[in-house]
Amino acid sequence: MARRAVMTLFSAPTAPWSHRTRLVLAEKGIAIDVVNVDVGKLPEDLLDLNPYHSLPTLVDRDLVLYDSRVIIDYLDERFPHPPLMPIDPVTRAQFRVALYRVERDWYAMAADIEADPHGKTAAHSRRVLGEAIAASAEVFKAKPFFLSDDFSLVDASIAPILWRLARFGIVLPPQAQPIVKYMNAIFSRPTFRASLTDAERSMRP
Ligand SMILES: N[C@@H](CCC(=O)N[C@@H](CS)C(=O)NCC(=O)O)C(=O)O
Repeated sequence: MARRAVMTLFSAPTAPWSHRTRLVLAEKGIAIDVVNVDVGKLPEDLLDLNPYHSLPTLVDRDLVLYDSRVIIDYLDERFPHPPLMPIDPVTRAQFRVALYRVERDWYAMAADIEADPHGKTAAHSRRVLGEAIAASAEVFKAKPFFLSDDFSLVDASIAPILWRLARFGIVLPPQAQPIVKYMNAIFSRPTFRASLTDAERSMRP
């Protein structure tokens, strides 16, 4: 591929995996060339670079990274300010478990809904995801961010799913009020606004 002056992120304009990567970039104020890519029409150079042909893919000179988790971990280490993971090993491990669960459960159910919104699997995932989010509401009562006074990779991962709730056809019950408050706070951050593509901006009224 042609040499690029800055880092390049190949990003899907409506997908939560790409969105969390763009959000981490915005939180850290990293200058990067974001290339919006149609999932069904990946550019030739991306097909050569990433054996999984997946988005997002980050290219930083000779380094090619894929899988959004690998990318956000790299960005947090390569650009340490502001840090997006806690320092002490026990809290770090707790945050990693939270990331694992959000990816394995929330992102997987979001993918089911996106894949076939009118299918049976989507109906099941819509219900289970809505219940899982409502059940987590207590977690957001005590602190402004996920178990923390500071924004972290967990918040960057949760926010793209919450932003898509209306798109997914999920309505939260009244007991989920703390999470609605959390959503409003996250969505009004200038960094969050900066992370959105035009297509994502139109996902919520
Ligand atoms: N675990 C991956 C999932 C990424 C993913 O599924 N990306 C989709 C776009 S939303 C993709 O690249 N699909 C293209 C394909 O499978 O050919 C990550 O976190 O990056």
